[in-house]
Amino acid sequence: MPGRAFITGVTGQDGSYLAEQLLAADWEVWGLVRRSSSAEHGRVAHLPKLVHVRGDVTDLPSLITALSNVQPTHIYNLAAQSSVADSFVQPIYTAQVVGIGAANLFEAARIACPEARIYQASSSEMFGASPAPQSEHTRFQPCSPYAAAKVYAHHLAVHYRRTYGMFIACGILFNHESDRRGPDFVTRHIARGVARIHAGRETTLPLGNLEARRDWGWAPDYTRAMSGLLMLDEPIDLVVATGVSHTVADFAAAAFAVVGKDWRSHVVLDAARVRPCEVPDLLGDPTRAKTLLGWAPSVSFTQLVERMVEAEIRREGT
Ligand code: NDP
Ligand code: GDR
Repeated sequence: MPGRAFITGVTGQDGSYLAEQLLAADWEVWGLVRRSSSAEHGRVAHLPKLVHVRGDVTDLPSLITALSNVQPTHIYNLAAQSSVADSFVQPIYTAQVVGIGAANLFEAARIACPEARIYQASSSEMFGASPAPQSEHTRFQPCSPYAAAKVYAHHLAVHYRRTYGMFIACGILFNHESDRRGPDFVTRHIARGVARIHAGRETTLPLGNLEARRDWGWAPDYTRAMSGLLMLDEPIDLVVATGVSHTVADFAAAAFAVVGKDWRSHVVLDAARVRPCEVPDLLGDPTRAKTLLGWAPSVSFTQLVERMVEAEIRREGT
């Protein structure tokens, strides 16, 4: 039965797809939106039924007020400073949003709506240096301030689950992409670069570590897994991934191939894009997600790359 959902991070890639899917299934959807002098909220501008609630996950009173007023049945905590690269530059801010932000959300829910089911956006980055493949049993070895903050939030979710009996489920999601991805992430950066080179507006594409492996999937598949996780009888931790990984170089090669170009003629190494500490190899084992949710990815790696490049070509107007 549809209920009332509250989403933090609703203006981001995942929040926008999740809101869309829940509204299409007749849920009432409320989204936390923070104040900005220039916000246009482009990813959710097409969703008139989405109710915007002013607040910030670093501001506990705003969360208590929002949850007291909305009284959601389901809460999705997606808000984050989600860039791993930027977390090296802003480690304290990242900890405040990703770590303390989650603590604020759990505490606000404990006070205002303790019966609500909560989804916590955990991340494959938490596995860090642990060798592939990674599953629910793999040790966390975070390699960035972002990952360390996500590990804190994850452990806190488990603590609230065990100590207060709250329904808090953690989706440990591997990289998922779309044409709504932020422009700084490598897939969108590559897709956009290819489209600009195709249009004759650029000649080169700067990249950092080409050898890093990631398990890339299609974002709307992953937001479906989020709502599925809150429909289970018990709150659990669950890995969601395709089970297939590729290098950054593979992604670049596939993206340039969409416009009939050889990536080696355009990619240039930019040392400033290489991270102080890198996660070399993320490959998820989605067995449990398949068993418990019947979840499977609907888009292949090649289709994902094509969709992203074609979307950027449309944006470039060529
Ligand atoms: P985005 O970066 O696209 O979106 C982040 C969202 O968080 C935006 O809506 C942003 O708002 C909001 N936000 C940031 N700071 C605050 C704050 N202080 N208070 C309230 N809201 C805030 O991330 P994604 O959609 O890609 O990811 C969603 C979640 O899933 C994140 O927690 C991310 O760390 C996690 N995750 C993502 C994966 C992926 O591959 N995409 C994989 C695993 C985990 P604004 O628009 O105002 O900036
Ligand atoms: P990631 O995504 O760090 O995995 O975090 P990102 O796309 O930023 O990096 C993926 C890999 O590509 C390498 N890389 C580059 N990355 C960027 N951004 N720009 C470049 O020019 C570049 N060149 C090479 C990186 O070093 C890295 O190895 C994402 C975020 O969505 C997190 O919030 C989420 O938790 C994880 O995915 C799972």
